[in-house]
Amino acid sequence: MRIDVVSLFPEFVEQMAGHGVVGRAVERGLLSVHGWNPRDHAEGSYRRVDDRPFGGGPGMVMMVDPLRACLAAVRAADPVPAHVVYLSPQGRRLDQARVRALAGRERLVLLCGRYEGIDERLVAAEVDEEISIGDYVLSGGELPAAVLVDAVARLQEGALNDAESAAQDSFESGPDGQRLLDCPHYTRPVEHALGKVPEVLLSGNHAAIARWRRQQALGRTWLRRPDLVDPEALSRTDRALLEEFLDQAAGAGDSGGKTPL
Ligand code: 9D3
Repeated sequence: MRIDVVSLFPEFVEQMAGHGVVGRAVERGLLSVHGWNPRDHAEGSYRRVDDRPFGGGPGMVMMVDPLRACLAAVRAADPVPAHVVYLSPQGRRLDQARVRALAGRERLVLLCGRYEGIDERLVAAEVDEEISIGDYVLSGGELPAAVLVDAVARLQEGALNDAESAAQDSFESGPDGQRLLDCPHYTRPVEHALGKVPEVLLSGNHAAIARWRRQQALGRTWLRRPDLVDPEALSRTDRALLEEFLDQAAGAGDSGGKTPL
C-alpha cells in the first residue's frame, strides 16, 4: 500500500513512518509513506499557500492552486489511482470499520489542512472522502493523518507479530459481532505496595483465566462504554458473567452509577 501525505509539515507524518509498527511495515515493504509540501508548488518569491477568507472573519484559508498543483504531482508519481481523504473537523468520525475499508485500498492520499481549512472548491473537485478523528479541536490535519496511517498500517498483512495480533484487539469484533474493551493486565511483581495480582491469573487454570478475562472485559465495557454493549445480543454465558460481575461490583459498593443490566 502507498500513502501520500500532503501537508505544510510533511516531515511530521514521515517521521512516524520510521518508528514502531508503522516503521516495521515500511521496512517489510508492506507500506510506503511519502510527504509532499504544497509550498513547493506555490508561485512567487513568497510561495504563498494561504489567503484571507472571502466574507471576512478570522484566520486564513488554504488556496486552491498550490494544493491542486501539489496533488497533480502526487497523482503523477504513481499510476495507481488514489483515494483522496481530507482530514477535517467536518468529516465523518473515524472508526475501525472505516479504517478496515481504507486499509484495503491500494493507494491513499491524505490531505492535511492548516488555518481554517481548505478552499471548498478544491475539496469538491479533488476529495473523495472527509474524515475527522473525533469531536475536539486540533490545529491541523497532521495528527489525524498520523492516526490514520498508524491504524491502517496495523492491518497490512504481515505488519504485526503474533503477539500483537490484530484479531484480538478491542474494536475488532469477535465472532458474535461484539466489540469489547480489553481486560486488565498485570506483570511482576506479584505483591506490590499498590496491590496484589488477582489470584486467578496465578492459578495456571487456563479455563478459569479465560473466564475471568471475558468477565472483566464485559464488565468494564458495560460500565465505561455502555454504547458498545447490546444486552439483547449477549450470549447466555456472557449475560451470566456480566450479572456476576455487576453483583460483585455492587457488593463492593462500586455501582459506578451505571445502568443495571
Ligand atoms: C478554532 C478554529 N475553528 C473555527 C470555528 C475551526 C477549525 C478549523 C481547523 C477547527 C480545527 C481545525 C483544524 N483541525 C483539523 O484540521 C482536523 C481535526 C480536528 O481538529 N479534530 C478532529 N479531527 C480532525 S481532522 C482534521
